[in-house]
Amino acid sequence: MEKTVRSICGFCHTSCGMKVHVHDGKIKRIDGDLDHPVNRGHLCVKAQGIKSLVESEERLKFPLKKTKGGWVRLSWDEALDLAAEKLIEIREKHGPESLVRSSGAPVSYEARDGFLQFMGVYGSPNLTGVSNLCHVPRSVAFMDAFGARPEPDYENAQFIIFWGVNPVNTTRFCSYASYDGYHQIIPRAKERGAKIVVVDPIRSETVSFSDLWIHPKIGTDSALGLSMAHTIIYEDLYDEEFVGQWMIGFEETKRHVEHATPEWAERITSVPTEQIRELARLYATAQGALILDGNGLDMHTNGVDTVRVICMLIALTGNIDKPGGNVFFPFAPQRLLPTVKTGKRRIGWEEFPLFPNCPFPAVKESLLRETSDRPRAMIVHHSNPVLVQANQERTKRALQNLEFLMVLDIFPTATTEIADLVLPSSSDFERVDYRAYSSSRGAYLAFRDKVVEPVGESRSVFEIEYELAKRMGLEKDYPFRNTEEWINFVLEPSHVTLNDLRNHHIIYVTPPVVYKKYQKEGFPTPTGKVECYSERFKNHPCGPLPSFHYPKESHMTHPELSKDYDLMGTSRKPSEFVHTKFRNLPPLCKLYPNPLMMIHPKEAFSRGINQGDSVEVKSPRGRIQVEARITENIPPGLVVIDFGWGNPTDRGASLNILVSDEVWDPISGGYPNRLFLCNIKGLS
Ligand SMILES: Nc1nc2c(c(=O)[nH]1)N[C@H]1C(S)=C(S)[C@@H](COP(=O)(O)OP(=O)(O)OC[C@H]3O[C@@H](n4cnc5c(=O)[nH]c(N)nc54)[C@H](O)[C@@H]3O)O[C@H]1N2
Ligand SMILES: Nc1nc2c(c(=O)[nH]1)N[C@H]1C(S)=C(S)[C@@H](COP(=O)(O)OP(=O)(O)OC[C@H]3O[C@@H](n4cnc5c(=O)[nH]c(N)nc54)[C@H](O)[C@@H]3O)O[C@H]1N2
Ligand code: SF4
Ligand SMILES: [Mo]
Repeated sequence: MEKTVRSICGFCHTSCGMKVHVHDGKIKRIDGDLDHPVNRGHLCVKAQGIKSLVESEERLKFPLKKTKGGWVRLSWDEALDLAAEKLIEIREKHGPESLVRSSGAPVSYEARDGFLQFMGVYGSPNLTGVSNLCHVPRSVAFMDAFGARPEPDYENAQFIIFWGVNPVNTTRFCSYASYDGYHQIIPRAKERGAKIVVVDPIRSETVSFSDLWIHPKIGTDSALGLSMAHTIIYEDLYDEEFVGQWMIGFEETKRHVEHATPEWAERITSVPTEQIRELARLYATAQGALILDGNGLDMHTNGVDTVRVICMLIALTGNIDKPGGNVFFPFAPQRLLPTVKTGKRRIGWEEFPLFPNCPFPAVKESLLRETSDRPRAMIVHHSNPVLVQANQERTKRALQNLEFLMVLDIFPTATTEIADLVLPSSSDFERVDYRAYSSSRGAYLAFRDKVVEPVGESRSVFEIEYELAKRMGLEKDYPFRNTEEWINFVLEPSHVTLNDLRNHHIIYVTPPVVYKKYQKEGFPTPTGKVECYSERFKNHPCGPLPSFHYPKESHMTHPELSKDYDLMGTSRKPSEFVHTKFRNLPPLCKLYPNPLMMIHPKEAFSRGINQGDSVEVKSPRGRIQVEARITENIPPGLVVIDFGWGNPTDRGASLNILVSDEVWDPISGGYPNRLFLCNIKGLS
């Protein structure tokens, strides 16, 4: 039987619309959906992997329990009974806070909401995952200053700064907003005559579309930003009316950046003084100027303060919620889970009071130190913590200190390998889901229809979650029993049901954007104003205004280590994969078979390394083997290594073996996954 299913690709956050042609329950062809506003028919190379993901022989097909003699297949009843028994026992012995949920990048809303209700009804506030590495560190800064997360308003911008972000490669043009046809954002901006600047230590794919490339030394962006603020204030380029009416602490800010001259910043960042002045002047005087911040800022030990400086620049120039600036787009109202609040304090609340959940280092260190209040059980879903967090060996050791580790995944991974119980999930293409998009034309919801039946005995996360809750006698506080009921429940505030979505596919649920909402409502901060000078940070070592600090592991902070580790290393995400996923899918492996290390010719030639050579990279934590790629896109002194290999189903080395987990950002617990000391040796 032939059918065409209109659905959404779940491979990355962009969530492109697609039409999947299915014959006798098998995917035959996938086309981009011309009517979906996000991609207007376009699909990236990764979509080639969808059929292969669904049909892969390597998929997890039934529950597996680890025993001394190896993995044993269980029925679902046996698996859920085992999980229920363990979790009840652990709660009785150690209290409900001893359970931790660890989730990954919320590329689907199942990933976002899975097991949240369970944590609430079990009684644990301990939510951890990749939030210390991705997005949340930047959100903390924006929420503190503006009370909400603004998004780039490309359609009206004359000046665009891509700062620590590589959207041409990652398609991350925003956090939650969407623009008609993401692949047309840059061409359309250029057509309108907008200037595009990229701030990135390496010549990224996005640099080739820019008018100006600013390349500070890695991890020094806050010095660059503070000196831009200095120029804007001391050259009287700031928006006097906005600052006077809406910004808290202008005088303190002015004093705070007095020393931060472009000359000072040049010494730190190596960006020429005149270039800093030019950038500050262009940004402050353009009609509609925006900054898109990216993940390149998160995984540094000074990441939150860097983004607080970016917020300062947005506020000083009044480029907030005005056309062409950073704007609060309407979003679709949705219910937040869990509905049951525990009222308890989360692990790490004392050390990380400004962070909204448990940063992974707090969980990891308590496991390694074996503190009496350490976690005893963990549920991992949509995540691969062993490969994505810093210092792989210590992450593994920490998780092995748990009494019970349950992992839900679709493939065997480096994390399922150390689990006690592995539960097979159905993939995004084997169940329904939805996606909410914000845009200047209003917020809308889109339906992700089921394309094929679940593989093997795999089940959706909500079904597994509810069945487990039921076995533990916790179901009375569950407002949903499966995926369909979850959708109806969380979408109630939008007055849209699953059936509405099924029938219409895309439904607008708010009016178009309104600019300068603050003039009527104020900002959603305690004072109603922009709080660049922050009362909440006053009692924190970081202080009420953001400052520059050198990254904690670098040649700048540890010159004594440069004899043994003469290079600095950073990481990148290849466009063919997402994090640790898809390297076992033949169509994508063919495009990009091995993990690479990019190196400047000067560094390569002085070490006798040639293109394609096998190279050993060694850091104070460990060593890995990668393939050398010689390129002038990388500055001398730095090597760039691909992140994401290391699963049992690929043959590559995991970069995070090399990264330090002894230092982190004091606000977010962000590990320095973007910066480590290393040396290299040619092997061939
Ligand atoms: N193909 C692909 N797409 C993806 C993903 C993927 O893994 N693969 N992951 C998805 C996810 S979860 C995320 S969070 C996004 C991330 O997407 P982006 O926000 O675009 O982040 P990255 O590509 O990780 O890094 C952006 C840039 O930051 C630069 N950078 C590193 N250190 C610094 C620094 O100190 N200063 C400055 N100014 N720049 C620096 C890097 O050189 C890089 O070019 O991508 C999403 N899309
Ligand atoms: N050095 C370095 N480290 C990094 C980064 C970097 O650029 N450099 N990037 C960081 C960033 S931005 C992020 S967001 C994190 C990502 O960290 P994670 O989100 O933990 O990484 P993923 O590889 O996306 O892991 C997702 C897992 O979910 C599984 N999965 C896929 N579909 C489903 C499903 O439908 N159901 C279930 N149950 N499981 C599913 C996949 O098989 C995979 O094992 O890594 C961070 N770590
Ligand atoms: S992986 Fe590619 S096709 Fe799929 S949602 Fe992301 S950008 Fe779209
Ligand atoms: Mo991410």
